[in-house]
Amino acid sequence: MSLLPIVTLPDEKTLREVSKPVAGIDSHVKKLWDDMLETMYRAPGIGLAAIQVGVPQRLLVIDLSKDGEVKLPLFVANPEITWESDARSDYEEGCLSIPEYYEMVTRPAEVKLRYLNRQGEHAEMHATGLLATCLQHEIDHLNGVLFIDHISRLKRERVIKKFQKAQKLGKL
Ligand code: GNR
Ligand code: NI
Repeated sequence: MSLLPIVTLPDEKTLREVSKPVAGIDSHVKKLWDDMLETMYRAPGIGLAAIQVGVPQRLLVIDLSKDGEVKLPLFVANPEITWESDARSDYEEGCLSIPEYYEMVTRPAEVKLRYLNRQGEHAEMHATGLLATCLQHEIDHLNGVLFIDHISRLKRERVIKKFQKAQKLGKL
């Protein structure tokens, strides 16, 4: 497995891309998932979308297990949300592509999705709690959407400018 560099702001050219569905699950997809998982564990993070390592394919990995617990990776391709609850939930989100920035985001508390699993089979899932939040955050990435798009324009523009300035000063 290999660690991959994570794309961060201000690189919106990459992070705003809309990723393409994969045709199926082959050895290349599995290798990318494995590399993404290693990269996510190392960061550390609880989720990662392929576009965050510069690959515009509709692939993501999630692992919500805590330090020292048995790892339980979830591999998802071509996810489609088929239902979302009217009930909302607030969670303080962060993103490996927006280091050291955290804000409360409101999203549907529960979602159902259809996706391709690691075996290349169609699967369905009903997610609640942090899993529902994280899945929506990752699926947003596949559509070029960042969690800062769910907060106020003032805060969003402020954080984007901060990363643009840091890059100009050679601090990224
Ligand atoms: O590691 C991550 N933590 C997190 C916390 C709250 C809501 C979403 C996330 S996902 C994030 C990793 C990441 O950037 N995935 O795209
Ligand atoms: Ni993210």
